[in-house]
Amino acid sequence: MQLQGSYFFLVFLGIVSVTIDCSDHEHENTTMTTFNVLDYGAVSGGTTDNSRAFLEAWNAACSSEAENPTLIIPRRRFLLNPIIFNGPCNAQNINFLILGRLLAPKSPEAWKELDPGQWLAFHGVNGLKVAGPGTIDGRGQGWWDQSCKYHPKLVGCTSRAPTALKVLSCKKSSLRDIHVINSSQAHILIEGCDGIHIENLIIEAPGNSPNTDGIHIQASHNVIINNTIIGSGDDCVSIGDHISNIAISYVKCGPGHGISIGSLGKSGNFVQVENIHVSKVSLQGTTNGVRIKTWQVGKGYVRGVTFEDIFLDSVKNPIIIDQNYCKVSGACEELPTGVHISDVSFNNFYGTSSTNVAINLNCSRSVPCTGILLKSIYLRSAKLGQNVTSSCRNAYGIAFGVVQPSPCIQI
Ligand SMILES: *[C@@H]1O[C@H](CO)[C@@H](O)[C@H](O)[C@H]1NC(C)=O
Ligand SMILES: *[C@@H]1O[C@H](CO)[C@@H](O)[C@H](O)[C@H]1NC(C)=O
Ligand SMILES: *[C@@H]1O[C@H](CO)[C@@H](O)[C@H](O)[C@H]1NC(C)=O
Ligand SMILES: *[C@@H]1O[C@H](CO)[C@@H](O)[C@H](O)[C@H]1NC(C)=O
Ligand SMILES: CC(=O)N[C@H]1CO[C@H](CO)[C@@H](O)[C@@H]1O
Repeated sequence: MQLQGSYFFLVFLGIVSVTIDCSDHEHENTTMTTFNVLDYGAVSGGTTDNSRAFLEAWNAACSSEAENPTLIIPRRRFLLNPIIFNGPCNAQNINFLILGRLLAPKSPEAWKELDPGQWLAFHGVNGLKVAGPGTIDGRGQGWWDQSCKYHPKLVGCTSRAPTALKVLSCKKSSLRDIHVINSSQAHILIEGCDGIHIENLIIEAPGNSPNTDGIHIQASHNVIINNTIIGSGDDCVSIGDHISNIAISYVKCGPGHGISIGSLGKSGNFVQVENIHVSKVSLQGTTNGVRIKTWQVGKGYVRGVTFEDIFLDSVKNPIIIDQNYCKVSGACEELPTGVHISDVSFNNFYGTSSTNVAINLNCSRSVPCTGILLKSIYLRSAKLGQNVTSSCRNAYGIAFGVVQPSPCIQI
């Protein structure tokens, strides 16, 4: 009787002390500022999936009441299956510090029942600060090997592959000092963001990897991309629809398809793209320099675009506007519609073109390009003894200062 009584008493005590322990920890943890994934069970080495540990660390950081919580990925290698870090978080700012290397699963098999369009994603997180100097490694070779683009005859080839890093629905966020390599498809997608600063990134994939855009931005406003080196198999930076206030500067691009606005208006939608400034960009061996491409079936506008201080080394289409963009040859007859392209300036371009048409302004007859400014442009052929030319269709505006090849723009 007595024994039993003290036994129960001890159990009772135990429960009480456990309970006290728990609330103590919770209290402690809500104000904790650093959340190291190793403390949440992450195992480095690259063979164990760590998505559970990362999510636990994220949930702790995200619900922390500290002012500036930081999730830390230490200087080791971590395999991560597809994962979404959801917001909103408690703090105004939340840091995601990548010191080590995040590895995507090597085989597309890991996506079997999951969305093949994504690997790492942040959704609805405001004040997100992703910082390096670590690496996000998409290990895309497995996807490239089965891509329909390069293996159209392969049974079961795929055209959708994971974007390495998606930042969706964010405000006042940043990506800094990270290295993003070998994504299966686009490296970084910014969508639905207002205010994001992307700085000091290196994005790197082979020039022949399929659709590996560097940074794709859509449905976003107030975006800065600065001091970034991008070499990949598609556009270094591509800009989609519903865009305003984008500043891109100090970007080195190549290999790749250049800096691209579009393609836009493919489904006959009303395009809204304005206020884009691209400056201090050097392009090396790319298939385009700066490009705007729209489908004839589209409506709406692309307006207020400046490209300035652009250096080009052996670029295929240094300056190109293609308002007749169409991938289905033979099925691209002239339409009475078009996306109006206006107030676009090309200022201070210098370098070489690897094709004969260095300036190509190919606009629509029904909705011509207007307010085009060409100023201080000096482009030569990359091939010795060859000349370059300009080609214009339905392009209106003015040329100013030295423009070589001589401009064909209509006043
Ligand atoms: C990217 O992938 C290619 C092909 O698999 C590989 O040769 C290259 O070393 C990888 N790049 C980096 C930086 O790891
Ligand atoms: C971009 O970087 C350059 C060179 O480091 C710097 O002078 C400039 O202020 C930066 N611009 C923005 C918008 O951050
Ligand atoms: C302009 O676009 C039309 C229609 O797509 C195409 O046939 C033509 O070759 C283009 N011209 C140049 C110089 O690219
Ligand atoms: C290039 O232009 C120059 C000057 O107009 C001319 O003398 C020369 O023959 C042209 N070269 C070629 C290959 O067309
Ligand atoms: C509930 C919870 O996450 N508790 C953790 C609080 O932090 C300490 C160390 O700082 C951990 O040991 C607890 O597991």
